Amino acid sequence: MKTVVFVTHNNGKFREAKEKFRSIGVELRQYSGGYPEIQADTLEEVALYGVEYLSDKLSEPFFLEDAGLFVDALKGFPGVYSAYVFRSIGCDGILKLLENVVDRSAEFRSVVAYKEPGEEPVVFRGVCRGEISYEKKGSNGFGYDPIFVPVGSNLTFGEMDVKEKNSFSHRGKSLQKLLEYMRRVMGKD
Ligand code: ITT
Repeated sequence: MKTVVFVTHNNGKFREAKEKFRSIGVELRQYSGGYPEIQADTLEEVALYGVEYLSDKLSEPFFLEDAGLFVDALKGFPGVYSAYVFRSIGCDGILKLLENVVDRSAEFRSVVAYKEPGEEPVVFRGVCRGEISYEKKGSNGFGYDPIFVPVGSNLTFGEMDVKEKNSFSHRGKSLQKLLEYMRRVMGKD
């Protein structure tokens, strides 16, 4: 069976990817060794730097993913700073910044960069529009999940199981593109 490595220290992300990969008979392995997350203007730059850094360290096909929450009323903040902002002020801090703000619209973005040995990396993107809730709800998932309600649902990601979150989420979409690429280009059915 073909093995693909997902480079992430985030177990929540890995659970979501595992659920997606289940359907195509590829074994997904987590590698938590990490890579330097540079401070850059775009998720793409962060992801591609990570791929470059890892390409001579891993012998199997691998991918990594950089994601972020972009809040319209905050002009896209926390965006590429999402990890730092989550560690410092968390969901409560975002709710505080949006106190008395009526426009709650926001989006999650995901950039997946996949690399086969000896090949150029390929990038897949996924976006999920939604709204920031007025309070935290649900204890599933990770990160900003308890405060994000995707368009098409009344539940936060924190109130959804993995399968339901994948059906709406930025990562569900970018990984779906990766799976279609693997099926199409490499015949990995
Ligand atoms: P990696 O090891 O894969 O980099 P990470 O947790 O550092 O894991 P990111 O840099 O991609 O992941 O994520 C930036 C921040 O955005 C981080 O605090 C995440 O918790 C949060 N985040 C990313 N995707 C999310 C999602 O689907 N739901 C909620 N929060 C998310």
